[in-house]
Amino acid sequence: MTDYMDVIKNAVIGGKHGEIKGLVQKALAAGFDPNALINDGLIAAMDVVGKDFGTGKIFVPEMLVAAVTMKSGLDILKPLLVGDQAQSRGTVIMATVKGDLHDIGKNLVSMMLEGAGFKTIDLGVDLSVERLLDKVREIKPQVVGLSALLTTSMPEMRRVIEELGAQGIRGSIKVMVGGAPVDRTFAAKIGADGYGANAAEAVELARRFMCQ
Ligand code: B12
Repeated sequence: MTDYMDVIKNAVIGGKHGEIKGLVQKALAAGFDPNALINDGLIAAMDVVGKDFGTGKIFVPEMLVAAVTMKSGLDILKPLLVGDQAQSRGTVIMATVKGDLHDIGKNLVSMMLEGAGFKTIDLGVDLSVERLLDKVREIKPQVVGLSALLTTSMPEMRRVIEELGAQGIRGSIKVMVGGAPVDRTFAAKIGADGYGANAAEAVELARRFMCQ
């Protein structure tokens, strides 16, 4: 049997944009689990891409093609993850903070939250504190999830939390943070309610917040 997991991983690493959808479809037809294809195929590939970029083996154009390839693969898998939302567990706003355009991880978290039954409103990338606060006032979510992939954009997370406090709405909202450079210590330091290392942990956090 073809090991589609390896084939898919290599296709993302190699930026085989035109082939990825067909490969994912074949893997599904061969019985591969959509979650495993995301975690052990698409995400694992982006880890390799990140390391190769870090060591100077590849450059931004290659990284971008890999990211686009990953997104195409996700497009096929996303509908398979989204479960029954008839009964929403609560509302979560997701966003990548200002100055940061990375959205693959945030999109994954949003998808998994939707799949777990949360009404998830994704506000996109490069989101200013002001716009986020406007949306929080309008939508009144129980949870705000913030993503940052750049060390330079991480301070924006603190700003969001401070501003929620300044506006007097911090007490009614749980804030969770994540993204590759973020960790538990940073989350605690800026006063976030939780940190998630991956999409599954984000769902766990959101579930826990709803019970509090
Ligand atoms: C793909 C990518 C890009 C793509 C982004 C495409 C897109 N649409 O997102 C492109 C090519 C555009 C890009 C651009 C840049 N990038 Co870039 N990029 C990456 C790369 C290779 C992968 C990121 C990724 O998608 N990972 C896969 C996802 C699934 O993982 P994730 O984002 O970490 O998300 C998971 C968890 O963190 C968590 N999570 C994420 N968000 C949240 C939120 C919450 C609430 C929770 C609970 C959990 C959670 O769950 C997710 C799922 O498991 C990383 C390297 C890496 N391995 O991280 C570099 C990286 C992040 N980029 C980097 C850099 C430097 C840049 C650029 C500045 C390059 C340049 N010179 O132009 C620009 C910046 C543009 C900008 N202003 O944002 C550096 C950052 C270094 C630093 N210390 O800040 C990295 C680390 C590469 C490196 N090794 O140097 N990049």
